[in-house]
Amino acid sequence: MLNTNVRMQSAGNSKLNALVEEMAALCQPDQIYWCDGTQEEYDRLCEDMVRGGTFIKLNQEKRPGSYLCRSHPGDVARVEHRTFICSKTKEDAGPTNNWADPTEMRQTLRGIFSGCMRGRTMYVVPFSMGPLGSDIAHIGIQITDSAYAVVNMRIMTRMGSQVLDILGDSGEFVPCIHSVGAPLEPGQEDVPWPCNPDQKYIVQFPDEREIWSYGSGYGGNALLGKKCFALRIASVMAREEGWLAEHMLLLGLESPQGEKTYVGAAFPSACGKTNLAMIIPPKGFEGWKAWTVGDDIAWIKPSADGQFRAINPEAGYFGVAPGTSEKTNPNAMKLVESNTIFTNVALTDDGDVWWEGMTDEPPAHLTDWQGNEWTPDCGRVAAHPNARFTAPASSCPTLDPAWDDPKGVPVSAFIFGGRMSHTFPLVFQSYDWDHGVYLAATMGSEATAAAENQAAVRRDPMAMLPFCGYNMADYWGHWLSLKDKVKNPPLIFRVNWFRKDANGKFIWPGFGQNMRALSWIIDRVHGRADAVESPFGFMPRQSDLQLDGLDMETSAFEALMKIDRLSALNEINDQSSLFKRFGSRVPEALLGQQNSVRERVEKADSVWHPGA
Ligand code: O2Y
Ligand code: MN
Repeated sequence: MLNTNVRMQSAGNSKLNALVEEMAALCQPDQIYWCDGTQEEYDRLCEDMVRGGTFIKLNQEKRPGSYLCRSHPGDVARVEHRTFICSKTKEDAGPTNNWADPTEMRQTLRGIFSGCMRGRTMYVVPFSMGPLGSDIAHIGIQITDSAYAVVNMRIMTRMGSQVLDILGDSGEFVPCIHSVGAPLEPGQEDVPWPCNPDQKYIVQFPDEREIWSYGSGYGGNALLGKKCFALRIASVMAREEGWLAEHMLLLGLESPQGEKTYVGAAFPSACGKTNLAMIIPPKGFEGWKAWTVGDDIAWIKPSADGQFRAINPEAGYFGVAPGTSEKTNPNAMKLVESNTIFTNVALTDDGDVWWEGMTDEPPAHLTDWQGNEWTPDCGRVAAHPNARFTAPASSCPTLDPAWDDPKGVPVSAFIFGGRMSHTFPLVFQSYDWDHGVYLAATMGSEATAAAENQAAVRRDPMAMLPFCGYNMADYWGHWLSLKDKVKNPPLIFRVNWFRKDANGKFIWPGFGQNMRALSWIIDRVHGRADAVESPFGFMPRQSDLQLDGLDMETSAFEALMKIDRLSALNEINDQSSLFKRFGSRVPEALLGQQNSVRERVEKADSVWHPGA
């Protein structure tokens, strides 16, 4: 007989009750626990994990309410090669997704989930992606045997009983089934980080809007509201319902006069989205305020008044710790001062945390992310490069007052950028919506460790390559169709903070100085900034950007903004190989845009720059 704490208000939703019963029968947990989302429950689960060796309670004077967790060394990141889109046909998933036949996959999953929660608790986690009750939000139910996933979900989503109230008797939800895949035999002692080292499956069923994840307890593999629901499944829902689910940060920029402009910005993973989402306007921008709505994902719907309104479906940040410092992101350092779960960072001797890049000088002694002694000369990193902090949005010092507004915030511009050491200028604007979709669709980013000048460009359309739940060419078509859904579609921009000079040094100082490109973007939105026509799009001259105090020589500005004909033609040819992968599914409009840019580049000077 199962030991349960079944709550009365859940009994109303028959689909949910049937799911819980079905999963209990399949996974055979020792008990079922319905999460209420209270602080008391969170504290209790964290303390249970401290007793079980999963969590280490940090020095409460230094990091109140915070814990350190060390994962299994083989379970440290999203597993893209084990991530599947099980649409009816392979073509519907497209050439950039791993497709598996849905019937066969269901059979496989039934096999491995059978008895997978023996000896464990099955937690039922009701959560809302987005403000409770918002028309833009959607509900999920995660069923999991990981207490680590539960407490992280409480930070990352609006989680608990109030979601069941909104769900009511017949409300819709996305089932998110998760198991670490490590059942316990009677009497078998648990390990601090249970997972399955041999079998991992991260499976999306787009037609049924369902997620099944097995074998991993880490990040995007286990917190199913994030990449699996809010991007892969939501992108499919968005296509069917006429909206956008994007890998975008949401930022509000307020002028000294109180004019607030919201932008959505998409960058591939590990390109500094959290830093940009928490930007501090630099010297020269006195009186400006930057407000954080979200750092990773945006859901954007056309509203009744004819504009795109966006929410951050998440309620916390799952940020990369290494590289985060007082220099790169002082707001994130404040964010993680308390009530934070740190995963795979190093532990200091006085019970605090440390990671590479946090300080110029490392501490003389640490315990590394695997629990081993660490000294600066030991030849190993102290924190795993993908070490994370999970922190609530409410701790963010720049949290936008409207971040929880059920109506969302109005979006005036979309910004797309990758890491490109050559070819692409600091900032430019598309000529129109279709051209903007082309710029976003052909976006690329360099693998960071690649040799100078030989960096391999990974095409990452809209920064959605690992996250689009259907054929990417159809997704481009969906983007193209959206311009007719609103009165004034947002302007579309490309940025590149990563261009290097002939000596391999970054030309643009980055971080807070990115505000200078953002301010030109805002002025373009409000029709206040000039630009010249370039082969790539509208571009600022030196005098169109606010560069006071940067001491940038005209020659450096030219190097930052120039378009080199040969390099541009190589780029366009490389983009063609992306389009070829999708065959006849590529929208004609994008092929037309590509011809136009090729013609503009061919006609331009061999080295073009916007001038002073
Ligand atoms: O490795 C993981 O599981 C996390 S991946 C991630 C986390 C937060 C925000 N973005 C990402 C990403 O890969 O884009
Ligand atoms: Mn991301």
